[in-house]
Amino acid sequence: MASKKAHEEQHEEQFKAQANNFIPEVPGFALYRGYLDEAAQRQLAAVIEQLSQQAPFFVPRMPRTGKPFSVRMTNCGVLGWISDQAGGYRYSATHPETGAPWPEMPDSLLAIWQAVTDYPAPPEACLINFYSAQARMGMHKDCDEEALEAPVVSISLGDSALFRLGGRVRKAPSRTLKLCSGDVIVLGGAARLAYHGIDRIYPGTSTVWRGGGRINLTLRRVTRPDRPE
Ligand SMILES: O=C(O)CCC(=O)C(=O)O
Repeated sequence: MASKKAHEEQHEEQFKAQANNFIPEVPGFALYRGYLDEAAQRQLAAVIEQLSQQAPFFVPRMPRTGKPFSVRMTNCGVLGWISDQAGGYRYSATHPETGAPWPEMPDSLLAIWQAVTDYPAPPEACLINFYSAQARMGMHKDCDEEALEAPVVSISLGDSALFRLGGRVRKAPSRTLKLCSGDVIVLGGAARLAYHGIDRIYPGTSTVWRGGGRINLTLRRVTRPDRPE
């Protein structure tokens, strides 16, 4: 019988092969459909619920206008992404309302990063977005990180969503794909700075997040790891 490690490696290779066949014209973009099975989704949802008691969801605001985002956010890891009227988009080591450090990044998230990226250092931030039925996220690119050579790994839990992926300039053509609970995507290589957003949520499509709605987790490396000696 194959060892657990061999089985896991085969599982990973299979997912990588599937992912590499997806949207080949967008190099660096990978979709791992159903990466987490239902038990793993529920386990992760329970971990996120617990984290959100330590670091409550807050309402981020647009720089300058102070307009509230429709998503609510929290983070785990040594850094967290925040936005407010006065300070704009940035990473912070502490929660903007409680002033406390973010909770530690759970091992289950570090394991996903290791499985789907070849990046030689762990993620430092996990932004946790909560989408209620009406929430959406406009097209944007993730560019507040110094380590732009590191991919962004995005995990979906709960209600399905319509994800929009564009190009590196705002005017480039875009396409949509539905993301379901348990799907993982990677924005790396040329896709790292691709515009992307969430057009809509499909309410009532999952029971994984208690009370309904969608959770999205994005794992980011913010600072450049030290060069090896
Ligand atoms: O919710 C998603 O799938 C995308 C989230 C996102 O684009 C972000 O947090 O920057």
